[in-house]
Amino acid sequence: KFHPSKKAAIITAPFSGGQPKGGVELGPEYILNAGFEKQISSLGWTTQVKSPLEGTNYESLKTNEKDKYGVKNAQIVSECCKRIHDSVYSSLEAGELPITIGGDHSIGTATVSAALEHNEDTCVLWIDAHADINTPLTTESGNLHGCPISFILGIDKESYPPEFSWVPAKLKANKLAFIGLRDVDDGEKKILREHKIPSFSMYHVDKYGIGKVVEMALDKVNPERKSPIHLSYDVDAIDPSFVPATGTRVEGGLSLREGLFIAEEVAQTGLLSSMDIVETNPLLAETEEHILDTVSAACAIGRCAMGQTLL
Ligand code: B3U
Ligand code: MN
Ligand code: MN
Repeated sequence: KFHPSKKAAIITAPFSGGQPKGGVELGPEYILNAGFEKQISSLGWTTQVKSPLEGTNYESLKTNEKDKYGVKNAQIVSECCKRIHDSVYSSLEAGELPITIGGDHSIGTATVSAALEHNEDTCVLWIDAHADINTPLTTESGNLHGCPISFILGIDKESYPPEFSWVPAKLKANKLAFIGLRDVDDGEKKILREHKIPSFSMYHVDKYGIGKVVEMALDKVNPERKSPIHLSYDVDAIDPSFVPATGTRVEGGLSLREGLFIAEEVAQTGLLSSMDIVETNPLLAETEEHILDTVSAACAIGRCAMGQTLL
């Protein structure tokens, strides 16, 4: 429905400052070297790669110190997000479907805010083992990849470092749903309850099956199936047996097929308007096979969302 001209932009976000581990900034390079652009163009899309962080050196400025707001690396996360935001926004305005390849999930602040600025009716499916909805007040780690959703919703606004004042908090809690949750902090659970955010954990996936869960999530955030969809896909939603090379492995995740089914089902709606594939960290692999499995899964998520079918 939304992309008759089938123009895609692959936006690289080689950034690790939203969390302490090194290596996630290599995600885009590995995914592109695996042939991702060709895989998407083979599905009938025209593609181009955009690298808004080219020429920057945020990685070298990364620290492990919390600021007085209780978070780490606010300055570089904010600057990097601003660049990615502008790139995603201009792609959307040009009629392209931006696929942002991370990098850690702090860049969700950028991609989702750009999607909502482009079309305020956009709904968000956040596929993740984690809820990434800590605020500077609730985060224990101080890692900003655990906070992007609170910034986009504008929760606990007074607590944000001034670096984030540019972020337009345009998302409404009823336009956001989670799938795959299994490692959620107590403070986050409170926020999910207070804001009544539809949250489908692995319990729900086991109880209802992935088909029903995706349908229920879409019924909540997009009941008439006419809003654009932003799909923010953290590869750690999928079980570490399939996706081992990621920063925060949590056992008991989605099977690879369940993970790909979510992307296939979003493609089926014809409403996908932007997406992220984040948290691939090749340096956390223990074997070559770990890298291959993880990078292959990340590419497959993108292909399925962009319309690859099994038959
Ligand atoms: N909720 C924890 C852990 C976490 C969030 N996202 C990941 N890990 N990948 C935090 O640090 O906010
Ligand atoms: Mn995440
Ligand atoms: Mn995660």
